Amino acid sequence: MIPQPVPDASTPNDNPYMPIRDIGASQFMAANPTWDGRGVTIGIVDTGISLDHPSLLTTSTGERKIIDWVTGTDPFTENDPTWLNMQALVTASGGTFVWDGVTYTAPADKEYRIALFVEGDPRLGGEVGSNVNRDGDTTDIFAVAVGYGQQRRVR
Ligand SMILES: [Ca+2]
Ligand SMILES: [Ca+2]
Repeated sequence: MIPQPVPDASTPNDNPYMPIRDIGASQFMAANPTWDGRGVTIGIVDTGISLDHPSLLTTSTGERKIIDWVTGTDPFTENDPTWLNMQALVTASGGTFVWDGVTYTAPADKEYRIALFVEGDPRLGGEVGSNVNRDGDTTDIFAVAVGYGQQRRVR
């Protein structure tokens, strides 16, 4: 067996790993280098898209690749425990706030919406299962806080 280099960003389109040469796609792309979808907006129906995946960040012309998304589930009728009721409002002062008897550290002194996410909720399943932090148990409860200001952040 002859060791082969692992494909990476520098791997040419015409390569032994993908059959695009065999179907003429590699030659077509070489003949039409700007026909890569630039200027075209596409709607995709998907679930669980990884918004921070490197291949989904930037187009070939340096623009933001994902420009919008819509969640198709209804938090009131879908019985989905990943939807949290964020009505509770707390205000951090001195870098902390207290909510439901627990003291939390906040990144900034401002208002936060907060709720608890319970990984052991029996309605969870799929790839998440009921061990969200993959520490071997299903007993963890996570405080989810969203602060409003110049940027939104979930901690
Ligand atoms: Ca766990
Ligand atoms: Ca745990």
